[in-house]
Amino acid sequence: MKVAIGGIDGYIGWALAIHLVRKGHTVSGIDSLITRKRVEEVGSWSATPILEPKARVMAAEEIFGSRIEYVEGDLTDYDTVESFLEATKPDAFVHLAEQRSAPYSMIDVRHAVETQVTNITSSLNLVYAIRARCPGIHLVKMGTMGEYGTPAIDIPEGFFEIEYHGRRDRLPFPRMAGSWYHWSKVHDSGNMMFANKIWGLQITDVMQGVVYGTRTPDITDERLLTRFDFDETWGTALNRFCAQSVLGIPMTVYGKGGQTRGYISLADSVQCLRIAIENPPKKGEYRVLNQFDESYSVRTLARLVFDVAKIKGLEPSIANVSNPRVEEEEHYYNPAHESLTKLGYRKTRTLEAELGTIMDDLKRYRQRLQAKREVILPRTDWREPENLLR
Ligand code: USQ
Repeated sequence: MKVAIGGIDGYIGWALAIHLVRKGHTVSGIDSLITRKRVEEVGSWSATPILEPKARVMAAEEIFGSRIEYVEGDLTDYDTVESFLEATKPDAFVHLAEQRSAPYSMIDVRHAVETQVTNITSSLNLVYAIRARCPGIHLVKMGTMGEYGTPAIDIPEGFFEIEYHGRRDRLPFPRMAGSWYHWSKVHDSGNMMFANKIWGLQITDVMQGVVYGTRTPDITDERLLTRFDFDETWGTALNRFCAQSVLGIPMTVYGKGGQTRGYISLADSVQCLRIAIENPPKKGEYRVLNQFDESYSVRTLARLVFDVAKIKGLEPSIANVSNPRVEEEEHYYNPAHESLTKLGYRKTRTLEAELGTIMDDLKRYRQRLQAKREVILPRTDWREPENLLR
């Protein structure tokens, strides 16, 4: 199939591109390189040394013998989206080109507005351009499990049957997000549902959990490495705990540590996305997939990282730091996630094995972690935008 990736330079985007190429798909991608700039803005960089896009694409071609078409461009510009679709004529478009950090969106009003405006604009541009140029293609839109929040009832995959005042209906499950970033994804989901309703576009809205890992089996050469963020703004919980353990600084479990989320490895995330692409929804269907493997509290994750770090000869420790976020710290969490399994998804790596790989990789890049040590501790406070720590 011909697959286009918006956000091909990102953590998941690049890993997905080489995975699809290895599986025989034709891949093209577009990226504005804004994540590289935004990570620099907070004084950080990727722990893994990553090549510039053109050099990456050349390395992939040399290693796999297939060319990935790469275009530098911004999906918030409508004409760019239309001409990219016109030039590439994909069967599926995977939209990963959104601002993906909750803390970044909480820095101040400028970052909140930037997150919501750019995220919502890129998705709206896409559905309009798809309708205009290629209405039959499959749009795979990256959303987040965080759209649902942490209600005290089970979470379905997108929709649920509800009885109210004696009448029944199948309705979108309520969204109760926890950051301006997560709310941008909720607004996107509403827009995707509406684009499907009015124009019959074929859309998969992926509710993905927290992704972890430094590599996938497709990263067979250091030149193919994808980025790995570990600072307080761009790093996610499990990746940060591994980086902290390699540096010998305490793992930052926020608050009581009972915050529970669904987690999935990078290797399995790209596997799931490939399965979603290869098994599109029916014509005219809007489909929601919850994409994660298992749920863990951050407290449990820190203990798991602690055990693996010990085996790896590190000296890990765990700290309960004051929670910079506004969120439930002890709660019920039971989301459904059967649809991808029904489509053929199988988990390929245990969490323990993956943690070992992350630590081995990060030990090799310890100097790069060390150089940015000062941006690891939390400083973006949900209650105090533009706080004094910044
Ligand atoms: N947390 C800690 N210590 C840390 C960092 C985070 O205890 O050092 C806690 C947070 O308070 C939160 C949980 O870990 O309760 C997850 O935080 P995170 O930073 O790993 O993930 P989050 O901000 O939710 O966002 C990440 C990605 C985002 C994706 C989302 C999936 O950055 O793009 O949408 O995971 S989900 O969490 O399921 O919404």
